[in-house]
Amino acid sequence: MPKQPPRDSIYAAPRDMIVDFVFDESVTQVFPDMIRRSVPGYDAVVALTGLFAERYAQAHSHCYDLGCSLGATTLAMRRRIAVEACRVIAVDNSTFMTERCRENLSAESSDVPVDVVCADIRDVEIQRASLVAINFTLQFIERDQRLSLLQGVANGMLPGGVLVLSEKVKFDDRDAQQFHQEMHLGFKRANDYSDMEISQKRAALERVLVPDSIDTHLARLRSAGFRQAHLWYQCFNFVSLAAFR
Ligand code: GEK
Repeated sequence: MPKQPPRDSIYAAPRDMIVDFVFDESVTQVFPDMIRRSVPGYDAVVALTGLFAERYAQAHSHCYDLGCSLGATTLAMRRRIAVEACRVIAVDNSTFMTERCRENLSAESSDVPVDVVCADIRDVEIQRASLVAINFTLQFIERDQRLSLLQGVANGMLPGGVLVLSEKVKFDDRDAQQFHQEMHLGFKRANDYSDMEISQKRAALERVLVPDSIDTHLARLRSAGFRQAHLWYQCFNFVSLAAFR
């Protein structure tokens, strides 16, 4: 029987004070369980990013996984890269995450080389990129820095390059916002998070995870230099966009 990943109970006990959420050692330990129980569509988006790698990874180019956490997206890409001399560069600024990411990657053999880099994704120069995945990470970057980050990605892309951008989103329409928020709450309850866990985590994330609307994302991607962008996946208030250079 495969080993069960440790269960997330970080916000299960009542706390006197809620501090801002950080990607520390305790989060790293329970991360696979936490993200699957909190992000509807996570497994599908990660697995399908592999399909983007199969279709868009170019020979003699780089594929980036920005905000790689434990390497789920990197692994999905690496398994499906079918061209020669293509290197994956996985970046995260949490040392706990990058250490575990390296372990996870070395547990599986592959001919595709991967560099795991512990750095802020705003400081990484994107070069010769055919595919860039930013799965559920731009939402943690200050709003006023998102455009310049995406400009850097667009500038470092080869012609024909693609960005997969997956995010939690908000909706300007009140009814839509309420519907998606309620369904997301139902998703977390169905995955056995208690109302206390949900509300304590929401408070911890409030100033850390700041969602934009789909229209804001699409407009920003165009300003950043992408020629077109499409919504290719949505599960309630979690979406993935593909932006083409
Ligand atoms: C997956 N993509 O499993 N620079 C580098 N990393 C950062 C930064 C930053 N400025 N800010 C946050 N992170 C992954 C899931 S998780 C999503 C991504 C979530 C990192 C942070 O350390 C964490 O590992 C990741 O972004 C976000 O496919 O937890 O909801």
